[in-house]
Amino acid sequence: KTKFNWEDPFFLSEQLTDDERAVQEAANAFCQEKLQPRVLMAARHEKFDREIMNEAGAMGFLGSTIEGYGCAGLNYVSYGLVAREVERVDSGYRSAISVQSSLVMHPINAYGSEAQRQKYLPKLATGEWVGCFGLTEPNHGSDPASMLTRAKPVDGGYILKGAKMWITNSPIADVFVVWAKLEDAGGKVGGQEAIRGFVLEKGMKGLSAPKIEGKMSLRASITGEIVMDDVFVPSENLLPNVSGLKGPFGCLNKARYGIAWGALGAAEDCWFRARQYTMDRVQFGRPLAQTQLIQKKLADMQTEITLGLQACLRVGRLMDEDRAVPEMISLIKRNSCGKSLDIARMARDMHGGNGIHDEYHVIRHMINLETVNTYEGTHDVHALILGRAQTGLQAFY
Ligand code: TGC
Ligand code: FAD
Repeated sequence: KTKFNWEDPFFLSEQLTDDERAVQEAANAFCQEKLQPRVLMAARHEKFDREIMNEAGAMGFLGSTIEGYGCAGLNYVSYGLVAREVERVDSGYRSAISVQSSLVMHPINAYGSEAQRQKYLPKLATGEWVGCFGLTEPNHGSDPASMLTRAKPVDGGYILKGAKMWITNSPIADVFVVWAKLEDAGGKVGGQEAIRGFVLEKGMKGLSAPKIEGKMSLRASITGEIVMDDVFVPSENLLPNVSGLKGPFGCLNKARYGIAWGALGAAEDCWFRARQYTMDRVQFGRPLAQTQLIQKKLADMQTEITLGLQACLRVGRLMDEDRAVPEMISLIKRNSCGKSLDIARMARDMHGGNGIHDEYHVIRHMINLETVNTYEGTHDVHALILGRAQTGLQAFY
């Protein structure tokens, strides 16, 4: 007779192939054994441990969906399962890994020349090199089409000028995938079609990446600016096979999909911790978990996580069949982030005063998820994408 499994109500695990389950189990073991013990101090002291990239590389987690070049060649469901396990520990660790995979290795693989793939992918796959992705600017976040960064053609290459803001991994990056508008010979730029991708390398003259200090969220991840003060970039570092906003957005589709799984991993950690805490904590002569209000909250957490994970699995299967479209990804990115943030806030509340202490972990997830709900398209920007898709009316401007 089938029994209800409160932790996995719809038997998600049975819907995975043996290979996918093996990836998830390996990821879970790695994250719990190697990442979980470090995260408390990393977040408390705002310190990203660079070694994590090498360890993630050794596990095959960097560029994991790419075939060849030292990459694991996993499917998108497996990629999502890894994101869920990493973010169960911390959104900042998932951030570092997903930027490297979806926002740096993917564009080099999908839009780069064979020489660029050969040069960059193997070292990014092992974590010997760290990459970052520069799209957002100080004054242009949700609206990247208005970016000011310019690439001016010169003999043998381009001169890049501009600044990028809020860039995950930039202060420790060896490789910078930067999006800029290409000027024509007369110094003019066209519209979105002028947007091109460039691969910059640490040490190029005029390139710097100062760290952003004082972040209250995602403290275990390192974030910085990218400042380009007339950086000469050789012609062979232009990504030749894409132009226009569809270049960066093609990368964001992959990363947003991973975030949808990942955010729910953080939510699961909050749910399990809130359940255990309220089972153990006695007030008014009974466990908190034996009160109606707490049980309602646990039921709400279980419901949203279970439904959200089924949605991620469905979109993952569609990605593996090459049938996923961006609106599907907006739907799950928005749903997972918004619901996970609500769950983390609820879990924080259920921990009472202890809930504000980092040793109980839930407040760290809660403040991390504020970032996760904001980057890669805010909750409201994804609502506008979905609103446009169902009405045919764009409401951005
Ligand atoms: P719009 O007119 O809608 O589109 C312009 C062109 O881009 C194409 N496009 C897409 N292509 C592929 N996938 C997608 N998801 C696409 N979305 C748009 C579109 O087809 C069109 O191409 P074409 O050839 O027809 O011209 O552009 P818009 O200017 O109206 O854009 C509006 C909007 C809201 C969709 C867009 O700007 C947006 O999504 N804004 C959010 C910005 C964002 O997500 N930034 C992320 C920065 S990276 C980051 O946060 C990394 S954090 C990582 C971490 O640490 O984990
Ligand atoms: P804004 O666009 O100024 O938005 C502010 C508010 O206005 C939001 O609530 C938004 O929903 C709302 N809003 C915007 N437009 C509309 C509209 N038309 N209608 C109604 N409401 C609207 N970027 C990168 O390129 N690379 C990275 O690696 C990266 N990493 C990041 C790491 C961290 C820790 C953070 C915090 C951000 C990171 N980002 C990165 C930037 C991130 O993608 C942006 O912060 C995000 O896209 C939002 O842009 P913004 O901050 O400029 O906010």
